[in-house]
Amino acid sequence: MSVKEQEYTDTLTIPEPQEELPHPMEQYLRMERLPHIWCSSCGIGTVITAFISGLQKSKLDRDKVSVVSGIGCSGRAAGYLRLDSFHSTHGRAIPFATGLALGNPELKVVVISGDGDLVAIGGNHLIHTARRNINMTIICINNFNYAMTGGQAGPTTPIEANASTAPYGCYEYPFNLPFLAESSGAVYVARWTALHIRRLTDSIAEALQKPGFSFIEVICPCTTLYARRNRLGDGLDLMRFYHDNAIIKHGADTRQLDIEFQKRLVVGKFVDKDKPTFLEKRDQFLRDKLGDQFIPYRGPSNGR
Ligand SMILES: Cc1ncc(C[n+]2csc(CCOP(=O)(O)OP(=O)(O)O)c2C)c(N)n1
Ligand code: SF4
Ligand SMILES: [Mg+2]
Repeated sequence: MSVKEQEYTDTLTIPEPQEELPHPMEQYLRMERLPHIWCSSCGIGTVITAFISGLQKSKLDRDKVSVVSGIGCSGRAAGYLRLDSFHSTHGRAIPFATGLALGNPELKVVVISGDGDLVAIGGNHLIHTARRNINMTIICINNFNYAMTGGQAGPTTPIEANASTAPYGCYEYPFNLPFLAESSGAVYVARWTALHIRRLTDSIAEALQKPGFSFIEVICPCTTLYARRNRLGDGLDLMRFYHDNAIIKHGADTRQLDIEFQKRLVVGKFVDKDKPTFLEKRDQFLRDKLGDQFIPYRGPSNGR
């Protein structure tokens, strides 16, 4: 370096390091638990982002929101959220959440979990909680397999798709989740993919504000197991597939929403109706039967 260059360099002022601004979502995350366990290009993190944005949009008091997950890759969701969140046992997220919703009716209880957790081992809880119209929002992360335990076929694996327990392809009929939810009694039903982040966020905000049982299915990439086994490419390829093949059809008949392996899939908001919740129905019913003798239970403070 010449003397002139050195003089010039000496006069350069090195800017003081800027104070790092916290990420706007940090306050909703248990930062001490990061890094998370999910594979790169897994879609579960995207669902968490949509959930936090949807919660902010809903304007609900975060002290009155509780999140429950079961077990699985998706079941890790609750553990990363800085809310009253619970990591329960496999298949039992919904009964755990039911206890919270009935024990404290002021809460909005949300279950974020996987297709296996909610629809296989937990399937019975799902249909009965919908039937009762318990005040609860379910976000079902459907990656078409039991990812955490090695990619086994589950109740949403499409016919022909390969899984560790279906090496020649799956031959069982899968559930059509929006139809299952609606026919069991859900008052709000939607389906999106991990690509539809804004629409998913809006749906989550809507579902959180809706009294009663709401159900949102999110089709989500499991790049490490389902996609690799089925040679579907990487995360970007899956996003491209969703982009090219997801058709938005609000109000579609849920009977028509079966998912076939790597075919077009319908997404949108399918059901949005009003009906008394479990607690409203119970209170009305018992008031009619018992008159003044009926004292409704309204949570720990019992309305005081
Ligand atoms: C009672 C019980 N049965 C089985 C298991 C093993 N198990 C853990 S996670 C899981 C499947 C998870 O699949 P899913 O809910 O779809 O979540 P993903 O990992 O795909 O996100 C199973 C079978 C368990 N932990 N507990
Ligand atoms: S195994 Fe699949 S679902 Fe689990 S974190 Fe990895 S990509 Fe996501
Ligand atoms: Mg799964």
